[in-house]
Amino acid sequence: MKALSIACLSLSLLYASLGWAQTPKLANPGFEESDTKATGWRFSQHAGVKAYVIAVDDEVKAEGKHSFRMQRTEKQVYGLLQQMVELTPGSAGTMRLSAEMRSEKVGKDGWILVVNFLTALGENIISQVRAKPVTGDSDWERIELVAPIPERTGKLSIGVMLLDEGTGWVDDVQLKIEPPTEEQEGEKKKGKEKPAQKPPQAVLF
Ligand SMILES: [Ca+2]
Repeated sequence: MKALSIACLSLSLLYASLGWAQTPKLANPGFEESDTKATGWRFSQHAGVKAYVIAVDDEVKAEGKHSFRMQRTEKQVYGLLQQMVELTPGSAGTMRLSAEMRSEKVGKDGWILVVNFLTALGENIISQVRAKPVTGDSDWERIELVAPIPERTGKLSIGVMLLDEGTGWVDDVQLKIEPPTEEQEGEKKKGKEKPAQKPPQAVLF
């Protein structure tokens, strides 16, 4: 039993050092688990008038049998579908989130892939990154959001937001945590982590 535990521990350390163990598994990433509910995901919207129709869509999809659809029916600030993802403690490196996204008649503020970096305790937001908005009538396209993981991050809230009129679809969400690059390791050793760099397609605010 002890030998087995040591073997498991060695394996986890090996995986951790290679960065493999740091990529958590997403719940229901392709919306295939249910015909009617986006299990594993949570929908919320800005306070006030209920302005969104959400559904698991079995007619329009990029992968498998279903996608997820969000339609704004009245003026409102945002609708958000998200799930919380716990990272391996001490995770560092780069977060790479991507999803197939599609839109119909979406206004300029768009249908957007978004990630909040949160502390493990209290779930305070450290920072937020957004991909470029999908707008107008757009066929399925894989949208990618890449950002360095800020120090103290314990959880990610990953999601899609509709910030304007229209209808957005999302499917086949994929998350990858890449181990720190030599440059990121070097900066950490110096004890002065560089401020989060803005990838070209992401906006920090
Ligand atoms: Ca699917």
